[in-house]
Amino acid sequence: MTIRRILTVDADMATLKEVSKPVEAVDDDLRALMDDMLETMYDAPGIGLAAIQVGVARRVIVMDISRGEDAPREPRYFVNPEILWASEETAPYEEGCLSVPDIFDEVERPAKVRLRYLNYQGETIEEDAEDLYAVCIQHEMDHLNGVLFIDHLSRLKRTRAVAKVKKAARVDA
Ligand code: K1U
Ligand code: ZN
Repeated sequence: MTIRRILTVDADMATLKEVSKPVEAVDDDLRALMDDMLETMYDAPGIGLAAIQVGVARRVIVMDISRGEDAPREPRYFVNPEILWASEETAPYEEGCLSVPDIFDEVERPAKVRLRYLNYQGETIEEDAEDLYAVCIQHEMDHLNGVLFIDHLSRLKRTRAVAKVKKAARVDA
């Protein structure tokens, strides 16, 4: 397994804005990508990762929202995910993003969603998501469409966020 570089908005905005293409088959090559993505996410650390964040424009997401360092790992894999239904009720959550490091802000999204996706074995799953699961899957599915959580903020906040990430990248270089 390989830990891959996570693309960030200071240097890789054009790639992060790409719309990812559907996966045609859940095969060993795709599972190798998902294994790399999961290790990359745990290493970051984060609770979710979309393939475009490692430069692969395919509709693939990994996630682990189990809490605490000592909690057993509960990895989830989503291939070609779709939202079948979203609640009218919304909920706010202070979101972050590994591609927008050290920026956190509140985003309002549907509180519950019903999903359909293919899992690691290529089986079709339909299930409901709420709480952090609903927040994270919507955030990650936005990535598949080239949308970042800062795109849900005001233009002023978005501009400031990107400028802050660029400034930090210059200092770190
Ligand atoms: O970049 C990403 O898409 C991953 C992102 C997912 C996410 C976080 C919060 C709300 C919605 C989606 C992250 O994982 S940011 C890092 C983070 O939240 C975290 C890191 C370590 C421990 C716990 C949380
Ligand atoms: Zn993100």
